[in-house]
Amino acid sequence: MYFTHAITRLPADTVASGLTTANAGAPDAELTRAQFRDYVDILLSLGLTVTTLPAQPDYPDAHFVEDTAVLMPELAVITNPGAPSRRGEVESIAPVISRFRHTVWMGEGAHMDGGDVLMVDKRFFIGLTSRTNEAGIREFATAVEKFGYTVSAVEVGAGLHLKSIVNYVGRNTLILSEDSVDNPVFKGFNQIVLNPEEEYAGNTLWINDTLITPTGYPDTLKKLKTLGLPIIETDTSEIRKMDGGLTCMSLRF
Ligand code: CIR
Repeated sequence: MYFTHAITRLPADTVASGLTTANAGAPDAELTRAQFRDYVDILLSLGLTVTTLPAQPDYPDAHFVEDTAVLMPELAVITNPGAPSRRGEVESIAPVISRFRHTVWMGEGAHMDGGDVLMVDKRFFIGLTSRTNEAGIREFATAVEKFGYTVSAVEVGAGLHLKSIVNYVGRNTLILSEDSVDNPVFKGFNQIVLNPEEEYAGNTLWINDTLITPTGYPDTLKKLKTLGLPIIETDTSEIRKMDGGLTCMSLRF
């Protein structure tokens, strides 16, 4: 898949009021924005056109735009985020997405965060988590199966989202946590297994055959280098404090 566009949102001054389980202290809003700007610069350097939306101080997690929608060439599914404090985020981003794609909305009771949705060609792997429920996966499958996509649900034991622990890094390869290795749903892929101390770096982003990975995870970097793809490291210290990673901060299409 070749990406030409991304949608992002500037982090608000209120970032520290968002949801987190990280126990890593409050993020600095200025430094969060600096790390966000570095991220946008990387997307631009990879040839993407980036639409950056204004900060939304009333929604301190709103710069984690990935959770609000899932885009594919044929349509965009606007999610109904699992956390009540994040549900309102979709109202302001959906009109922007609809400039690019036909949109389908999830109904009441069906919940999904885009962070749970891993797309590999025509296959979707979707985490069943505290944010994404079976009704959400069912509704999503109904919307996309008619376009030839397959949908597999994946039980996620630890971590916030599926993509907190499993990501596609090109070359028919997944990077994944030790716990996910034996999951039969991932059979057929080459696997890079994360050192448990570096699980956060599993949230590595593959864009146009370049890998973007967080700074400070040497074992993961060494393993990623075996793929022979260009790798860009970037600091996400403040993003991590709010349980966020590299995939969360954009919608790519
Ligand atoms: C949340 O708990 O919803 C945010 N603080 C972090 C969301 C991260 N999103 C993602 O991994 N896709």
